[in-house]
Amino acid sequence: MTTPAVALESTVISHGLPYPRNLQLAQEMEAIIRSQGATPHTVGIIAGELIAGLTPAQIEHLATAPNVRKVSRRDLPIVAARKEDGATTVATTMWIAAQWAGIEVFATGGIGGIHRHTGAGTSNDVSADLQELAQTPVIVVCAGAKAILDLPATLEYLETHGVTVIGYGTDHFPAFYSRSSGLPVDVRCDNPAEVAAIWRAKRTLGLPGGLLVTVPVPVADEIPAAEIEPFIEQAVAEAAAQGLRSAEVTPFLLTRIAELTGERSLRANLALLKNNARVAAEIALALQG
Ligand code: PSU
Ligand code: MN
Repeated sequence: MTTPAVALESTVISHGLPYPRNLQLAQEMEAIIRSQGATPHTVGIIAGELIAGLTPAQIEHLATAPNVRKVSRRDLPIVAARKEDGATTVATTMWIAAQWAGIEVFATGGIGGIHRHTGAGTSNDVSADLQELAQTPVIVVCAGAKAILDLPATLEYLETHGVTVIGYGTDHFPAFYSRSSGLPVDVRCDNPAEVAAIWRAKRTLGLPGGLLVTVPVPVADEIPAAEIEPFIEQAVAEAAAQGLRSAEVTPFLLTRIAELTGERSLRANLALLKNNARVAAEIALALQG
């Protein structure tokens, strides 16, 4: 029997949080997973090598080095061939965890999704995270997706591609800073054993792809939807006005919303990441039982 393992991503470290909070958070998530009796494997790319289980020095490097590339699936062959460093998104963390390390559980903050329309027609910006969930067998534990995205369209996409969405202790899809988007999940689970049972059934049935476990941000750190929405609308409008595209969009929106809301959004972000690390470790342990 293998030790229960939990994968962690590195885009949140390099592009999602400011230094030094990013480095502290990466260390805290690892410590939380260890304290539950599981092994953390922070995923990233160093000199072209795909690594599931970065050393503390490698994590510090990705937290501090300027211009670390945000690596989605399309970027993998580029950084591998050119021996570059890279931070992995949800999509590439899933792929490396499953293909290279045999890890079945992954804790993150929010997944990417379908971006809101910007007024100039459709943006056609669909995160590679969604397609990865459709094809790669990993349980992704997150706080839903930020309301910077079109959440109904994101859930429709997951449904079309056969990705089961679990609400962990909730009937509604969480909206990252806010505990509920008001949109229903496919099923509610109230403990790790219930999640493990659905995962085993999926594997037994021979169904490909992952499972999305959505955990609401802890109550004390929630930002109500009505309070965060004006800031989201401002950030989305600024991204459109600047003509941002592709991989630039999500980091811009995350940084801008953090600026507009000050420490509050950062506190919520850190709290939900740590909470998700704990839940993911519990699920990894339940898979052993
Ligand atoms: N959402 C967040 N925080 C993040 C991300 C998303 O609330 O740090 C990161 C994750 O690594 C996710 C990526 O996989 O952004 C999605 O980027 P894109 O939308 O370009 O696919
Ligand atoms: Mn995108």
